[in-house]
Amino acid sequence: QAFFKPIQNTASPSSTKRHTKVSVIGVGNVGMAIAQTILTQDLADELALIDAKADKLRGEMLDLQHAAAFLPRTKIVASVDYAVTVGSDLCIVTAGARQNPGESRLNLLQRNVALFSHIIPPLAKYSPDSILLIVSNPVDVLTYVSWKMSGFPSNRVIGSGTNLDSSRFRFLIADHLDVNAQDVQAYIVGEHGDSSVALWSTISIGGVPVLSFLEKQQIAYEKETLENIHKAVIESAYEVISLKGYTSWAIGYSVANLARSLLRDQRKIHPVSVLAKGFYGIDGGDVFLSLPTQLGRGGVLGVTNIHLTDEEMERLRESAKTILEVQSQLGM
Ligand code: 6V0
Repeated sequence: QAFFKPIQNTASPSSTKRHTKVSVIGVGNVGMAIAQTILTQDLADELALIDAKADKLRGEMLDLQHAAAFLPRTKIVASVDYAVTVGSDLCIVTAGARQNPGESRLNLLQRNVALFSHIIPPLAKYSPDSILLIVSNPVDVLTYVSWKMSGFPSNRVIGSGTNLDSSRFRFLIADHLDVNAQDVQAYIVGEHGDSSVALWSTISIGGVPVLSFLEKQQIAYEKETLENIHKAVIESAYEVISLKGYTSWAIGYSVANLARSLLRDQRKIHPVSVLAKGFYGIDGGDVFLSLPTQLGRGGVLGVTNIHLTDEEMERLRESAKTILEVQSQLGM
């Protein structure tokens, strides 16, 4: 009960507009960067935080709450109990075990799958109509695992996938050509990892399709230059981690951008990890990998039909195979 009533009510509290609730699971570097970007961009009325470490969780909640005087109003709650996530529209999962020295990627994956078995079922129970957005790595396989564990339809289970790789790609192209990265359209698809595929044929800047422009003007370019830009994208995550220990700001903005498209029904195209079976000749099993996907309030609204070159198509199928091989070792 408040000790003082500064406002004489004229409407009941229940007459307020529809409530948008976002839950972030894992308040490490990535979870907190996402949480704070969502707050500054006014994307949620309520933000619920979950982590296994109670003290760290409460500290992060208080620290964000203390910024209330400078932010759009958002109710911030936190608990180790998943009941706090009840009624979420969007659940963003960033919790993850870290790779131990000398540990194989498969072993790390198995530990993360065990961890997800304590995360996904309660999220699905408390928010059965929510959209799950998976960020933890290896993101493509863990998105598949979340789809299986939640029992949700595939249009409501999405992995952040190559959304970040594509923004790194756009930055590098923009930097190289001295233009604004927002004017650069360019997609990286496939696995969020070493087998990702750069779609050179999709690059356009302010409506100018770059490769066909060069070809029409008979301007010679080195294929190696293109490959080097893609290589730099793959290496940039390792570089940031080796320099500062983790990545946070870019993944924070990229996931908040996805949250905006989903919650505000923006119907924008994003390269994100979705159930890819049946698209671009991908068969052989249920595999999640990134394809340019239209996102809106219903989750995955559709997958774009980009014309891929034979080489791009082949690389995409190889990428699917790489993920399926890892997935098959899980026996799920
Ligand atoms: P971090 O800083 O170690 O945070 C992980 C958090 O998870 C910690 O606060 C843990 O306490 C918490 N946690 C562990 N187990 C549980 C559990 N059972 N329930 C709830 N919380 C738990 O890691 P960081 O934030 O740097 O990275 C998180 C994950 O994001 C990792 O898997 C990264 O590899 C992944 N990233 C994915 C990216 C992408 O593009 N998809 C990009 C960057 C990082």
